[in-house]
Amino acid sequence: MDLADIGVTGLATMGRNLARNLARHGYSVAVHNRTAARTHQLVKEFGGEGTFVPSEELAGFVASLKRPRRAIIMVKAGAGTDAVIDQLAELMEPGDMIVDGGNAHYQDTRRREAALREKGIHFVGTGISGGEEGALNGPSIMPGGSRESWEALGPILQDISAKVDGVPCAVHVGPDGAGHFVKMVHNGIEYSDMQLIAESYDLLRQALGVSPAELAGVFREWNEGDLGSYLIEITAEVLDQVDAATGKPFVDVVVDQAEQKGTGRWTVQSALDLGVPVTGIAEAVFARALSGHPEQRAAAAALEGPALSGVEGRELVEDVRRALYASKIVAYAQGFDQMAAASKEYGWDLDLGAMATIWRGGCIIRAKLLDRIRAAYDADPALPTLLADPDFAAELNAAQEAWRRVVTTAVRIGVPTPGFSSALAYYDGLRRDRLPAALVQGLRDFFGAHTYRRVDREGSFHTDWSGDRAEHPA
Ligand code: NBP
Repeated sequence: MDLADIGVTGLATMGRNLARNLARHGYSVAVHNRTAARTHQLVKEFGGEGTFVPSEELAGFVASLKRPRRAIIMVKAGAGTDAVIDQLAELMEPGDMIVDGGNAHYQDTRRREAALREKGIHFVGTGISGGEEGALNGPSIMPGGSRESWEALGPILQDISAKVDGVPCAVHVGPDGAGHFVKMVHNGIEYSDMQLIAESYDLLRQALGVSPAELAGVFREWNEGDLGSYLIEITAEVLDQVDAATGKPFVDVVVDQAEQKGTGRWTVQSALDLGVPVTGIAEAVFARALSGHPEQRAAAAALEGPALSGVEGRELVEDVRRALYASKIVAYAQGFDQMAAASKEYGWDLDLGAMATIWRGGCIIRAKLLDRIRAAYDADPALPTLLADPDFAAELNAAQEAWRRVVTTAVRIGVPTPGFSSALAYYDGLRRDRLPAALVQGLRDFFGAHTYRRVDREGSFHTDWSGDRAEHPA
């Protein structure tokens, strides 16, 4: 029997499309699914697209792979992944590779990698973004794991990934959980992108009284400029959609409670542990949570808003465009800070510019802005914050007055814009010469003797607040 180059186990939407993508690129692909019907269905429907080697049992699947074996798991993240890994590990040999392409938590990936390393098996936690379309036609691929495994897998993954200007959207991200971490932050940024887009739509619609269809035109125009991105492009599509049953705009017949699968929440949880303020992502997660409490929203209906409900003039459209772009820069800067912090914490040595490169195609946040981020890290790999890059700083400086007008207008007419507002607060916080954190330190010292540092001397100090209020070195 001819052995397969690579295998995929878990043939639901993602796994099936990834297997087809591999086959279409000329690789022979071993395929397996817990429920064999999916395996047979794949071969029946798409067998003509390339060489598939189907197996009903996992043992047969492993036996059908060339050595060292390369097996991709595409099953529902969680207990299922552990179950499949355990079964595969029993059947595999040192030097073989298990790739988890599911949306695993990076700490699970670190745990799994360490356990399999003991057995000499390479575990490659791999973020894959782009949904079912991306899996089939070219996703953005973020593999973690050993350098050795990248040498065996990299060419294949780059082959099937999206390409932008001929550059594959797949690089070796770093060891153990690095790939899944970067995918998690990608998803977190995706949350904030969507929140900012939603706020732009909401504010313009409420303030100017324009229709979703008119706003579709605005987003279409924006997509031609600096904001150009997949999410802006599909916003125009969704806003243009008319509900066939009622003739109403599609957005007006959808229940306004945003759901989440959890990667945004993971991003914020990790950011809290790392001490990185990812306010853009956090506000997006919380805005979804607020939307999902209809009972509280109904109970709050008695709360009053301002008398003013709209504004005159179309200047707001350009202001919102600028505020959206500025807030987006902040959200991306925060996400990149989080990756930098994790890189330091876990010794991953992440190349931040490369992360911007692999997000340019295949994935959901693909945006023109990423080219600019790449350029900023090329110019200064040790950039303390993207906001300090001279080009971004110039753009933020040019946008900040419009940004303030947008937030002010939103407050005046009572439209919530947590994304815009918190991004602006972050911007103002970073650029401040002195922050009120000094007072916070004073309070901490007062009630808890937590000590403080002085601006004019080295060392830590404590003031005897309950006694003579004299200062002593701590
Ligand atoms: P699902 O997440 O819906 O998972 C279904 C697959 O998992 C089926 O093949 C199922 O087998 C298998 N499975 C389960 Br459930 N429990 C199992 C177990 N204990 N042992 C073996 N197999 C088990 O599939 P998907 O939407 O294709 O996503 C696959 C992975 O890719 C997930 O981790 C997902 O988070 C990730 N991902 C999805 C997207 C997306 O856009 N959908 C994007 C990026 C990443 P069965 O057929 O026998 O039930």
